[in-house]
Amino acid sequence: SRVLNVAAAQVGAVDRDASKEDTVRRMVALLEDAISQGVQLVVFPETTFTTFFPRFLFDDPAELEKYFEQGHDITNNDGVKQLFETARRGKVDLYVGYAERADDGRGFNTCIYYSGHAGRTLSKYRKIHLPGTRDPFPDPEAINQLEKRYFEPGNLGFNAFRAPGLVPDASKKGTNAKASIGNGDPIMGMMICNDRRWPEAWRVYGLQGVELVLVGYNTPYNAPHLFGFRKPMSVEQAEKEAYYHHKLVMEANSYMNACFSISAARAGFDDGKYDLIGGSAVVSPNGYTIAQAKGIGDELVVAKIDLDDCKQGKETTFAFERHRRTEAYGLITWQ
Ligand code: CDT
Repeated sequence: SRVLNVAAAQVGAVDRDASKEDTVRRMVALLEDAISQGVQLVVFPETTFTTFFPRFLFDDPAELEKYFEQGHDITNNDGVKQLFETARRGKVDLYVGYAERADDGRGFNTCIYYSGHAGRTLSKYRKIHLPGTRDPFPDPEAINQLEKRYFEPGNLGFNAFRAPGLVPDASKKGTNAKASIGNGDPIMGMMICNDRRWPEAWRVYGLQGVELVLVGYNTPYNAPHLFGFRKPMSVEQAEKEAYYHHKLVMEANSYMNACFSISAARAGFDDGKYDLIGGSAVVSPNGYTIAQAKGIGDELVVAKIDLDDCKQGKETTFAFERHRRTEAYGLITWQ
């Protein structure tokens, strides 16, 4: 067996003018709680260090820049480095999302996998599916999601990677994620929020033998402009539907790729009014939610998982090399 203690670290409301230091303090408290419970891997949300700023249009570029982390490696940046120091001290791994201002000036919606054992970043992912619009809706009451304005689509692909040091008796079978599926160090994949709704993203990881998919998200529900006025809906219905679709995609895609998944929400009411769902969860390769957040505040959702439970699906129903019929799938790779 290859047992791991994992957690989603849900982070509740973060207001527009919240200081990064305060938010990071909350994150460090969650991480320390995780360390005290023997958790080995903690997943934080998308753009965790600040409020979900793509809902706003900024006239002042300097104000916008406050929401970005500068540079290729952010783990020593003032205001956030405490998180990575805590991870090193507690020898715990973490996934964390942030807005990246790359050295060449481009903006990306990014996450990294930082190994507290190795004391370094093992992998970086830049969000590929950017939802919302480039320009704000004309209706001043509309909730915007200006990700297409502030970010470029991710350019790092969906690269699975192995995370060493988590499974003590893992037989070392090299670092190639595709090699020796079901043995050795865990095979991980990362996505960010809207990516989780795209089966192509999951399948590209599935084809690399992924055993654990990590996802941070910010998902509003009372945003009729974003969802296209598809039908008149009460806020209560919209909220229910947002939770339903989140659970649906996490459970279905985990099942169809025979992998565990951990999803972590930036939740709650930012500035007392901008709603974001909770629902942070751990899902099994058989498609069951095995641990789930109870509320919409800061909360650690802990689960013990055995990565060998991925084998059943990978060797039977979803043994891709035996059952996939790629000759019939051409259309999904055409424009
Ligand atoms: N952050 C993010 O990607 N949120 C989107 C909201 C939907 S936009 C139509 C999501 O897919 O949850």
